[in-house]
Amino acid sequence: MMLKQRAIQDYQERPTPKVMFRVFDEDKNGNIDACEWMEAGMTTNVRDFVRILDEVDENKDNVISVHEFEALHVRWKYGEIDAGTSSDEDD
Ligand SMILES: [Ca+2]
Ligand SMILES: [Ca+2]
Repeated sequence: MMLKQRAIQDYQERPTPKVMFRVFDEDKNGNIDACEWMEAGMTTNVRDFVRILDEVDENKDNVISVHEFEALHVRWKYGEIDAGTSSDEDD
């Protein structure tokens, strides 16, 4: 019981890239686009998404695939790039 609760808690605290990707990819087309990125609350600003694309969009199709998202996740983990939230949230 304790172990199971612990596992669930771990999962909630540290969702895997694949789980996160499914949450982001609202229309389930296998890519995260700018709209989905912003709807997930990652940024309010398309430029921030473009900045992330600069870092991870290997095939230059302007969306983030599972593979690219996993690479992004690793970078977050090591603090190489921030999550894309900018300070200018007022409109
Ligand atoms: Ca999508
Ligand atoms: Ca891509």
